Amino acid sequence: MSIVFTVPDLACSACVGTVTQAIQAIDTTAQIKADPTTKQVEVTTDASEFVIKQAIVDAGYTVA
Ligand SMILES: [Cu+2]
Repeated sequence: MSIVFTVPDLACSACVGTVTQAIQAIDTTAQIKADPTTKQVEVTTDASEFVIKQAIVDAGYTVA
């Protein structure tokens, strides 16, 4: 399942790294494409949208 989140405060490659690690802590097999230019985080995962969103929020980011 592929889910796209909009994360307005995804500002740079460090943010991408933080968000990527937070999601992979939940699902080690998740594939993440995060783009600070478009603010979009595309996650391919078997975990639920709710759980992934929570991981992003817990890492200190806002999900629009
Ligand atoms: Cu950053």
